[in-house]
Amino acid sequence: MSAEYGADQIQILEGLEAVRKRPGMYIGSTSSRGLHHLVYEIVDNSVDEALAGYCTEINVIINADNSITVIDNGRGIPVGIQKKAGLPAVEVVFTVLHAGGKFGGGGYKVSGGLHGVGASVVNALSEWLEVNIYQDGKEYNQRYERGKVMYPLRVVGDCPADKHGTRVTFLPDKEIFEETIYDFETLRVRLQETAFLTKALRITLKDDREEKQEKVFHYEGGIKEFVSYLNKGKEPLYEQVLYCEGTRDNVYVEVSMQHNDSYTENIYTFVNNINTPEGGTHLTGFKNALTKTFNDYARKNKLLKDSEPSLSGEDIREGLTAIISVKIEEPQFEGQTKQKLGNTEARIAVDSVVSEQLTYFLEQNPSVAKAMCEKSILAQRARAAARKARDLTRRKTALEGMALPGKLADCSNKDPEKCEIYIVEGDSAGGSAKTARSRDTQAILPLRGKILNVEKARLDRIYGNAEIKAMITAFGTGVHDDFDISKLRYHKIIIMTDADVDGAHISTLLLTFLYRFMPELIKQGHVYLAQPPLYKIEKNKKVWYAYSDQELNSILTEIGRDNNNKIQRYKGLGEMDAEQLWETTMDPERRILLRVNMDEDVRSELDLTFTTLMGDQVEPRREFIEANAKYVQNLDI
Ligand code: TTJ
Repeated sequence: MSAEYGADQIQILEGLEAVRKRPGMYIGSTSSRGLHHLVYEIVDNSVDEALAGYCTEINVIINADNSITVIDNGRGIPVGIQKKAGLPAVEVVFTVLHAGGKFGGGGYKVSGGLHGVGASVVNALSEWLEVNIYQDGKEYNQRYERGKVMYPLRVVGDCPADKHGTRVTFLPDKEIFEETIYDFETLRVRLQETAFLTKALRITLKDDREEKQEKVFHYEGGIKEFVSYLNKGKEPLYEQVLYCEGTRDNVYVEVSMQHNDSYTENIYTFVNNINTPEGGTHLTGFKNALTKTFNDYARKNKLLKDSEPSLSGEDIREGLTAIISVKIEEPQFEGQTKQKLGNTEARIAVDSVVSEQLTYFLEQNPSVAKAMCEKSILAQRARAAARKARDLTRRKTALEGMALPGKLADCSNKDPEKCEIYIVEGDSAGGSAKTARSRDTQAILPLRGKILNVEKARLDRIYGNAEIKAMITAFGTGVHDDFDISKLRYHKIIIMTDADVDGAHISTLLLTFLYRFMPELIKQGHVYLAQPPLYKIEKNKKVWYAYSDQELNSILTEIGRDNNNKIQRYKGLGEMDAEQLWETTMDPERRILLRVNMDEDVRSELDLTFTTLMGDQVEPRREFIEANAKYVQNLDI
């Protein structure tokens, strides 16, 4: 290091030391998530260079030792002395906290934005980091270890005069991170998303470890291709993907959209390439423009008669996949998690660009406009029917007191805290359960046939479904806006299905319904899974029950494996008689219940992160809920 070890250098070292002491403050966590965050921090700098118009290619390599290399063909980090620090600018970038994005000024920046903390944080948390810069026919290099400069920036050789760019390689510090192995898929999702959002930027991700692989992401169409990608595997309602683009008041706006034949709305919003899962002004501007423009068009062209009511925003957005991406110089983030855009000018800009270009598009493409309109009118009718069905269940519970479903065998106790309801698959198991139960506190609701997948059905069908109606009435809470947990009639809702694949599937469908329509029940811990045994073992008039193959083995080991065991495998609840069902699965003294719970993290992932780039969305989401149903604790025994 240099001889003059001045106050500035001491400050720099203290700064990076602070990062090493409290890494969580800078990168959120030191888990796998934080580990991957390091890569985004570095890559974002190259993306900024691309947004500025000077970089067309970014290569990311996971090296054999789990170090990461990022290479871009931008202008290269400046190597000249920065006056204020008296050091080469590149050294400032890697050693001074919050120096990222300070150069050049202006422009839309990804780095140093919402999540961006700068390259110096990555440097501080790396065992070592090396930077190489190609500029004006020379290759420069500097190395750092745990944030400390190993030698001054130096020229290591010549390079072709027209070569320019930056290369950074770093090895995350094992003293800091609990996990230091990179996951290809995690990086893939993020980098692919970045490529979609940055038209014409080519991003390569290469894995140089044991299982070598390489992916290239390059989308000339940008977010237009993003929408096509998201609608893959679904049936688009029309061929075209709408695309609007424009700048207003220094806000650059891009929107792309296409309807598919499903009933769910999938709108993803971004500010400076950063996902804003809570939306904000850009989303509001889009919704306003879409609703108004579309209704205006439909009225003017008599797709909607004067006597008919206007289409609501929700009706128009049914089955819509859309990307809203704005670039703005000084984004303001609001809300509890600072993930919601607050700038008013973004609302005005998106509204204006979309209104203008959508009006033009609809006029140019009357057949598309017609298809959209027909779908919206169907959505409107379905919504009206659903409202009616819902009002009906609500009125029934309110006016007729207890218009409980006929299939329900209710308990006699009226104290909800003491009461439980078993949701049982199939009539025969329902019958056994009714005989077996303790009438005072245990109610039985048998469900027949297939349970509706609420992710795949329209609201009117959901509310019209007999099994769903029965559950809503039995629980007493109402749904959605009407939901009132104080009206819950049973504090334990116990799902009891066969211990096989079909049973697991039915449990999942039931959990999906509860999660989507009465999430509070899960959040507040009222939902449980019963655990019926898989085997009954009898020997010398003594009986054991095993709830897993493992348990069966250990019982057999204990009592001896001989021909005198009569082992019975239960294929379903129906094979147990009432007494067996009681002893093994329903008796509060002996049963095992699993409580279904979802922690904050999992919930927000379900709602937000899990949504893009995961391929077809229903299946993985279902698996996800299923996996998390296993996030459960043994409660009562
Ligand atoms: C800034 O403005 C003057 C010209 O160079 C601009 C710049 O710094 N460009 C730039 C930085 N391109 N690439 C980077 C970069 C690349 C990596 C991999 C890591 C970091 C910290 C910066």
